[in-house]
Amino acid sequence: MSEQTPLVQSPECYAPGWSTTQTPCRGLGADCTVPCEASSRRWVLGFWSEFVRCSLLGLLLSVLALPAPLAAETATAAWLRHACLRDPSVRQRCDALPATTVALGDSAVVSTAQGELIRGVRGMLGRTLRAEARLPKESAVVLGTFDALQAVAPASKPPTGLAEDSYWLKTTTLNGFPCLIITAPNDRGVLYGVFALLRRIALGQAVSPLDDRQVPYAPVRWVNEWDNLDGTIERGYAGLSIFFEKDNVVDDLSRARDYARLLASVGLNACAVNNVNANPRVLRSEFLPQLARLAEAFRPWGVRLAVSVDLSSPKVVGGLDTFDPLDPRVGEWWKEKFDEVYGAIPDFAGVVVKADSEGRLGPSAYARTHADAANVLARALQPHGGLVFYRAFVYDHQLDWRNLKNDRARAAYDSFRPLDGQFDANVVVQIKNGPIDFQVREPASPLFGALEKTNQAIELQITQEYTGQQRHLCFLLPMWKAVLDFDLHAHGAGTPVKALVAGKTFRRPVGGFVGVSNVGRDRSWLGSHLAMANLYGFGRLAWNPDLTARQIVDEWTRLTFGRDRRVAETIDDMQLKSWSIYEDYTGPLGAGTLTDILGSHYGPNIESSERNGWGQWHRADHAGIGMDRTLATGTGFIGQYRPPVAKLYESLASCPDALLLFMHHVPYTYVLHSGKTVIQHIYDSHYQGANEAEELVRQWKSLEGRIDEQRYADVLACLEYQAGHAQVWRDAVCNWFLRTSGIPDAQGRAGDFPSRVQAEAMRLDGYRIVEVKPWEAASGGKGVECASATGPCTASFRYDGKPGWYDVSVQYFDQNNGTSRFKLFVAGQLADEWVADDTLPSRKMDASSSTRRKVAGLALRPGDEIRLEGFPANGDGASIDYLEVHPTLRDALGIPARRRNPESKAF
Ligand code: GCV
Repeated sequence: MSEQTPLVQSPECYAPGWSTTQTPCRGLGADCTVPCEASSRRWVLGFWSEFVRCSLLGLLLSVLALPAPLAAETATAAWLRHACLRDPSVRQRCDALPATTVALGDSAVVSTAQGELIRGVRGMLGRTLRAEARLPKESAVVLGTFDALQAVAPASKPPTGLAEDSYWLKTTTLNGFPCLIITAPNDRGVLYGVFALLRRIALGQAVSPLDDRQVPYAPVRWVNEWDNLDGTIERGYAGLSIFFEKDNVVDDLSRARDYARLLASVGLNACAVNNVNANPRVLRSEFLPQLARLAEAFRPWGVRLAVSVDLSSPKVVGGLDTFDPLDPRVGEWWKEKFDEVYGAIPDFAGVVVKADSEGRLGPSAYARTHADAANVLARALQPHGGLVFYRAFVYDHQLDWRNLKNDRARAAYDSFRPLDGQFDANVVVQIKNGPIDFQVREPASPLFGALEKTNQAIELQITQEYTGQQRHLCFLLPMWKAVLDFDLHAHGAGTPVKALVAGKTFRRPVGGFVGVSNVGRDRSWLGSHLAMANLYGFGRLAWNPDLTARQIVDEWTRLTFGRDRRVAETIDDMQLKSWSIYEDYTGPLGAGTLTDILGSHYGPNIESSERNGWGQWHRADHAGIGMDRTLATGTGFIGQYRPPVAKLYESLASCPDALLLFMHHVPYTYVLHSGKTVIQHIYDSHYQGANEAEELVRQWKSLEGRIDEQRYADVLACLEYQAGHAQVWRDAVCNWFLRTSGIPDAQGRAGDFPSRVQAEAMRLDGYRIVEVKPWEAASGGKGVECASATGPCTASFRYDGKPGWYDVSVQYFDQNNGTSRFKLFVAGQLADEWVADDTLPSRKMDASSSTRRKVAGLALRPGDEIRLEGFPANGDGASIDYLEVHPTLRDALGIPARRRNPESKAF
């Protein structure tokens, strides 16, 4: 992705009323064009105009029942826009809010809470609350911990026994005046209570009377960022790091502060800032003051800093000749190191460890166990209250693929189950949701149900590595919910994954939820407005996994896009079905995301999973597909589940279709519960998914005029790109299975493209024909690229259809090594020209760089020449795959959108 975004912007740049020029899906970049120094005066003006607009103009328009102007939006505010509420009934409900707010005690977090309350109420209601430090002789919103409240109001009766971070919103009488108290056992809880109140106001819910106690489901609600110290981010799709640059912590930590604010607003309480593929330098003494600055930036929002560490640090950083966890010198080194860390960062949260995985060093170097490795860290952290998150993502990536009994899915259980009970009390085993690696569909990891005497946390991936890299809409909550609600029968029936990870089932002292977020400098944080629902949703789910995906997305949509019902319903619907749509055109029936696993993890590359040691095998050949993981004939993976679950998956009769190919190897002619054969399901689901991706564009377009122009255009660009790329996926997968199985599509679609003119079949001047690899990445396995470095090159043909209005789609390869240009001519007239400057994740002509330009509404006559001119640049050969001509406004879908129940538990 593009990395050019400069670090600027104090929070002032994000005040309501600022427009953006962000371009998601097209090389994300900076969008706050106002330099910080220049911005504060304009921010003040911006605030007053927003105030006036909210309080006076808004009311006037509401009274006259006229639509309010759509303010330009900043993506950076995300769900914390605090947009003006105009609905008189909603405003009336807020009349009960006192005009004064008191922050009790001297906690920085409570003081942040007060600032947030003032900021939020001002944005939404146009009123500026008076800030007090003592109980006034009037009504007030009173903020403080239980202790602080009791000190000034001994008669107040805060509830007892509430867990850390819980909060209580209560309307009551203090000193004879009606007050709203926001109180909690700790200061972070007070801040969470304020964000909850602001959410209530934004969603138009009652603020009085209130008696709302909220307790987080689990104590661990962390995010991990895979940021490298040089500023790049592993599997980050939104630009460079907001934390690091050139091996140092960035000077300007305003984005880090804003990020902590977002995290706190959904109850997330710690952030591990560097890649789990950790650079040992993070623990060097000279680096600690830099980490301390980051911790300081997070602290006002109650977000504690953590880091990923490399197990070899005692050797690499400490100069010892070993990192053997059982060597006393190593134990001593870790102890001294963490004493030093806590000296610089007293509220340091702990460490994340990736060991013996994907080439990382680990305890196996000394024939020690993972428990040995985790405990040496744990003992050094324990006196300070720190935690060790030891990742269960441990597997051999050099497995012999010829041995049909080998199975990467077994690895986490095989490595950690025997160690149950050997980990110290402050170790948490961090387990990915599924046994492979964040594929579009996996069963719940059996390890969750196998650890009874060990703390655990679930690791969910917010950054969409295998699920479209934020260029494809893929709302992950339905997938996460399916895993969290899945009953592993670990302690009899009724032990869902969520209860296990929270430590409820086996009464573990600590546990919970970790989300791999990987936000970047892009103003929208994740490089896509709609993808932010995943970050929001992760936080809300970690707080309360009993919320439904629909409840969460509806909150998010209304906070992000406002209270227009049509907008909310449309976006909710798009989000809720998006995972299922993505799954349909990518990986079928649990076979895995059929992507390029050796490269970008993005476009289709069906065979890249096979015949290598990485173990993401689907074992598709001419006769059938799927991993046989049964106990009877396969790898035995299914035996890692408790008997009721193993029984479900072992039998073909009861194994759900959605996971069939994860558990079984079957012939293409095998008939699913749906009544379709596997091969026909592959064809149908890929056409269905691609059609529904086109439908998303239409749904979004129905919102034009109801959303501010900038975000409307940004999202439209993403969805149009996605629709084109879904077609690339559809064709690659269908063509590959058609050729491999030799079984035709009963509906005759696969391999038949009547509206398509292949580039290699056109009249070429300057272009040469090339074989594309893998062959399924290009229509017909071939494309054309300019033979010379500068071009121009032309590819042309004569249109021989009926006269009329047509849309012409140009399928070309936008390689990221250069910026080529194209011109499209119809009958000698220039119809369109564009620059291929996207930053798709490939330097080659392949399915990751394949993209589409749709030129709508062209008048074509028989005999017209359609000519494409390409201008290559810097190795990007202005390459073309094909052109398609479709009548304008023709409903090209053919298949009606099927009804989905996105929250069904398919496992
Ligand atoms: C940080 C997958 C990703 C890697 C990632 C790894 C992990 O393999 O592709 O980029 O490494 O998971 O979770 O450790």
